[in-house]
Amino acid sequence: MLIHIRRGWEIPERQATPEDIYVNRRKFLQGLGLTGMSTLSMLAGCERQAASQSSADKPKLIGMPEPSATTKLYPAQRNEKYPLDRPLTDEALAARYNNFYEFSFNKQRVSKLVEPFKTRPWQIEVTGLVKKPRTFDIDELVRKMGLEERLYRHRCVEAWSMAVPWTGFPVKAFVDLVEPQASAKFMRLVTFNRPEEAVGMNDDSYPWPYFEGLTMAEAANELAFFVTGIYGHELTKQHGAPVRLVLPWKYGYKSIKSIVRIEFLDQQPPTFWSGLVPREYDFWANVNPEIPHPRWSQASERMLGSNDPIPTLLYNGYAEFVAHLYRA
Ligand SMILES: Nc1nc2c(c(=O)[nH]1)N[C@H]1C(S)=C(S)[C@@H](COP(=O)(O)O)O[C@H]1N2
Ligand SMILES: [Mo]
Repeated sequence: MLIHIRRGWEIPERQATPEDIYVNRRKFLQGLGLTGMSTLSMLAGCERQAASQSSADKPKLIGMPEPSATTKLYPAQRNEKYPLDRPLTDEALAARYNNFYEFSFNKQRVSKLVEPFKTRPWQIEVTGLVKKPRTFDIDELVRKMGLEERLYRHRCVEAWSMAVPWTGFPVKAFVDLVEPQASAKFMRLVTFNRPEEAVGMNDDSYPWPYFEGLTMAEAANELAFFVTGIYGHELTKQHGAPVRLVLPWKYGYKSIKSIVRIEFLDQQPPTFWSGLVPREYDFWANVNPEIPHPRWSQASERMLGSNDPIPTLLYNGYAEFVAHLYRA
């Protein structure tokens, strides 16, 4: 039998997987006929393999999308306004430890399951309270917006974190382009819905497709970033190709991946997680070390690849940019 030696940043599964999933994943695996010893040793096997990789035998990059009309825009020039207080996470580690429940609830399997996912052609529909409702082709949108690179911290609600070079364009620039009506107070974003390409979406105990929301004031904040690239190349599939949101002062679940629709609304929309477990994953999700998750502390975090807990910062260290948004 394989024995899994847990790394510091691999917190116990019951804790690391969001509410319900532990139970529902069992159900899902049962559906596939995959429960029992064989599955357990299979999963343990994957984890052991990932944990044994050192940077010396760096594995080849997986999950790269097919080349597109905008591939040659990478790497983009870095915007130096957002310095990091910690080293960048190793690319191979970030590429193999993903939350993307459309594919798997096991973070170390996501990058292996994204192969069938087609990220071109890709369109984004813009609807609701907007002066010019329309549909963009992603490459057309990227050319219109232009690209820059930013180094951001990322803090998952499960208390692991990373620091990543993202490439993309400010959400504000996109909002200015599509011109919401004055009555628009919220943005709602929706992920693709193709269970034939994303095996996890066949689990019907979740309200697929994934959806998220933010206020227009948050969308206009300079940190809010639409991301189409990572580590100087196009976004890999497991990180949410071809376009995702990144809100570095909020827990990672707000940073919705593989977006196909953006709606402008006058009411606060429910979100995927706030609908499932409102007590644990609320609409706001601002990183705050003083407010524990109902099942664990949020006071510290572990960077991918490290065993050392480091203190979690209010708004994930971005208070100077966003604190004014939340003053009562
Ligand atoms: N569509 C979609 N977006 C998603 C998720 C998801 O499961 N589906 N997981 C979220 C969570 S919980 C986190 S922590 C980040 C993880 O991003 P990464 O895999 O690129 O590190 O994506 C977020 N965006
Ligand atoms: Mo997360």
